[in-house]
Amino acid sequence: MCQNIETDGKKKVLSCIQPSGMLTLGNYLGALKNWVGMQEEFDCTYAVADLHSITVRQEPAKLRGQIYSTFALLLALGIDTQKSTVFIQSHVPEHAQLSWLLSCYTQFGEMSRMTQFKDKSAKHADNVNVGLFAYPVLMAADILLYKPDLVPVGADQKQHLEIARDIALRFNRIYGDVFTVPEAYIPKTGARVMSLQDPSRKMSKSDENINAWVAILDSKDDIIRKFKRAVTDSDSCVRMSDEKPGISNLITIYSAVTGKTAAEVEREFDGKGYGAFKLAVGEAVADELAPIKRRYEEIIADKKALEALYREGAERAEKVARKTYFKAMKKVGFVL
Ligand code: ATP
Ligand code: LTN
Repeated sequence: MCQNIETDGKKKVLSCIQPSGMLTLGNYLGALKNWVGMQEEFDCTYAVADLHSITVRQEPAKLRGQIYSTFALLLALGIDTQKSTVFIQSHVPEHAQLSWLLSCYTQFGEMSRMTQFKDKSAKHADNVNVGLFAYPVLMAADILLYKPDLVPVGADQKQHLEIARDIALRFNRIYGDVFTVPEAYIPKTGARVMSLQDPSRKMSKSDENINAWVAILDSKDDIIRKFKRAVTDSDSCVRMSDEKPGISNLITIYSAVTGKTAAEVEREFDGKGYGAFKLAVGEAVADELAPIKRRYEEIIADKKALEALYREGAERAEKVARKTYFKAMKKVGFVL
């Protein structure tokens, strides 16, 4: 049986994350840390978007492991199943079902303009599948099923959210008030974390150079080593500047984990050189991530308890999803 979550009067939030590899410090500071913080103020629904991840070829055993570990990591980060609904996307069949319905209200031309589709089809030229093309429609279904007011997303997902809004408006114009048209929520503290090896690119878990990114589950030694090796400039002044993208990135990271402003960080390391600064950033990040890693190890070790939680989450999510899905089907004219 599902427990009821206290939702009275709270605005609704929905977001998902793909289980497409090790989650990074970028995912944490740019997205997941905010998910945790939003639970008090909002009625939150969070999902592991496993259906999205097969738009690129996945190895079955590895994918299965990543789905488990992403779900466990959300809990370890502090997503609380007593406060929020947390589930695995493929466990709620209405996502795929609504996606088909919505795809008939989405134009080929709109999808062709998506920059992520253009980028990913260039990167995986041997597998430009229809799923990759239709990915934003599935994302629209994820969102519209739960009628959220707000969808926290990084800048890279704004275009997809716009499409979800367009589809909702179009459907509502034909059939009346079926979907809520959500707003993007760009969190105040949504740091954009850049690669430690090439600070002109964003830190990405699909980067082949493992020194370019820090995983949330990296060991303290690995974290410190990666920060020591971070690419900076030949100057030695810790200062935020467009000409110093490597150091600016480290300042952003240090600020995000310590809560200090960039000016305070500059003052703290005035005259101390890059070596001391890089070590301090590495230690601050490792200290922030250590308790998460500890909780993760406990959670992932108990598969039974984990299963109970994702089953309960899916049950709770489906109650909401089913209502919206059937309403849309009925409006279109299906026999229910
Ligand atoms: P990939 O690199 O494999 O395409 P990704 O690491 O960009 O994936 P996503 O699953 O696309 O991760 O992103 C999940 C969330 O994390 C999104 O909201 C995205 O904006 C955010 N995010 C990802 N990388 C960063 C980053 N380097 N800095 C800030 N936010 C990030
Ligand atoms: N496409 C997103 C993940 C995602 C999502 C969603 C985000 C899938 N469905 C619904 C917000 C709402 C990504 O790759 N970051």
